[in-house]
Amino acid sequence: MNNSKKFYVATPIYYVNDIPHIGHMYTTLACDMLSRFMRLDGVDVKFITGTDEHGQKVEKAAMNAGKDPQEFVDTVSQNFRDLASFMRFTHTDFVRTTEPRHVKAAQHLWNVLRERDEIYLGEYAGWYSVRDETFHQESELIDGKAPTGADVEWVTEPSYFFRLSKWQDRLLEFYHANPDFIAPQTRRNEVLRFVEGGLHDLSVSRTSFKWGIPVPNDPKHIMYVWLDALTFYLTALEYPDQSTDFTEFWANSLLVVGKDILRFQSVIWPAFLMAAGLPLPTRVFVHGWWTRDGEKISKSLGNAIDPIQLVETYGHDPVRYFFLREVPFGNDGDFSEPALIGRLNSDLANSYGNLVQRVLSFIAKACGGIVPTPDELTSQDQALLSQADDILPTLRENIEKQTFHKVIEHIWHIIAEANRYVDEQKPWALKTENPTRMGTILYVLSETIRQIAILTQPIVPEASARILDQLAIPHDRRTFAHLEIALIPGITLPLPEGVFPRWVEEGK
Ligand code: ME8
Repeated sequence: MNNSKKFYVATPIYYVNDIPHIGHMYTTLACDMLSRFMRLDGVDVKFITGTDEHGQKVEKAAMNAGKDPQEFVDTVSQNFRDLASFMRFTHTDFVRTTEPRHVKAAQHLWNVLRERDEIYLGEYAGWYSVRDETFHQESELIDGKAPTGADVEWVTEPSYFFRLSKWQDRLLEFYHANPDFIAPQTRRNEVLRFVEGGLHDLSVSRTSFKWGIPVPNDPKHIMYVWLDALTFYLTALEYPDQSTDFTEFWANSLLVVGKDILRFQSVIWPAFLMAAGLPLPTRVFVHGWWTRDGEKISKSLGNAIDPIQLVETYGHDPVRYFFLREVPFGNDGDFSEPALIGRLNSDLANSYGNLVQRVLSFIAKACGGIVPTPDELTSQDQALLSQADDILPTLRENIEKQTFHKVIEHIWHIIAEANRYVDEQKPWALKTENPTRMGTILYVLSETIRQIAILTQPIVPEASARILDQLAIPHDRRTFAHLEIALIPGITLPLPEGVFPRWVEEGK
């Protein structure tokens, strides 16, 4: 994936029926980490997020709030935008489905599908879940409810249909020809089983409410909210224009979604694209669900966790680190504050923070804050230096597979090795007896810390920047291309200060 210098990554666009919670933050955080990594690696990244603002569910939420839908979506969408900037995410675009550029893209896609006879007019009679914005077959219902537990209602109305059934074989061929299209494997298998089970034509318009994009030439109908929403992936590429940006970014694209919406991005969206004669994205990565005390997080259950509060309590970097490290990307995870505090204290304060603190404060004390000049390197020195020198290809491989937790594990392994090296080499014992050897050890350590801090920028950007500041690394020497340009001996470092304070419970 990395051969090209352009990369496109998108989160789902979030419904504006609710306030954002950690689940929404999580997907965007993962994409942010990936984007930062790729940019440091010299890749031009488009990172897209946004809000899904049409449909019956949002219309109902607006009604419940006693607001006009447009006024309502303006406010809630702004909450999502504010969250993304509060989190300091590095998205390059925020798409709202109520924007004219999106309406234009969605209507254009509709027209193309209609011209190619992929959409036909019929009558829908069946079950619909407003909460999931999903049509259900009678056979899918469990105790009269949607498989997610959402209420369903009987809907009979004239409707346009998309010929989804027609694409079953071509989808299967595509999945077989592109084994990495859906990841992880378990999700791919789920999709294969689902598509092999047969696809039904999909109702793609509604007439019983108004809050949506009008169907071109038949404005009694509004477009099904998922056809509308999925098009945002192209809106961000200025579709219907198909410039080089469109071709080059889309040819190297990753859609990151939660497991709740797997079928939409990996079955329905590819079918729409095939039917419209458009290329498919490169990959769909499906991550798991965060729960709290084993329960799905939702406003109605009253267990939603506000990411802003979390960051205000623990800081940006600890929150990023916890979510990226705690759970293998793709698996479910149960959120708990003690687990977050545990990670903060062990991995950040005791491990990374301690390494930096002990080395830099020792240089300040024993060398007057001047980076010492190394003498001949021992095999242990070389072993530590080569760990950091050799790690980038492994990290890249894991980024390409979206195994973000492994990226962190590999870097933290070097941190642990560096701490072990300090304990073994005991530079403090050499101050009078062998200051030259002490200088070499401190040089090896500060050079290792420099490389680690460059590599941890996508994970804990603020602390990494502060560490690089303390090593007097200029801002334009912090990309992966600078990993090889070693620290210059003889430079004077600013006074060190701790970057990862331990979290101490009040009263302890
Ligand atoms: O489905 N754990 O929007 P949505 C992990 N508008 N991730 C979670 C989560 C949790 N508990 N809760 C939410 C929609 N997410 C549609 C998408 S895209 C064309 C249209 C994240 O507001 C996760 O990424 O319900 C999930 O897929 C998404 O939010 C659902 O957001």
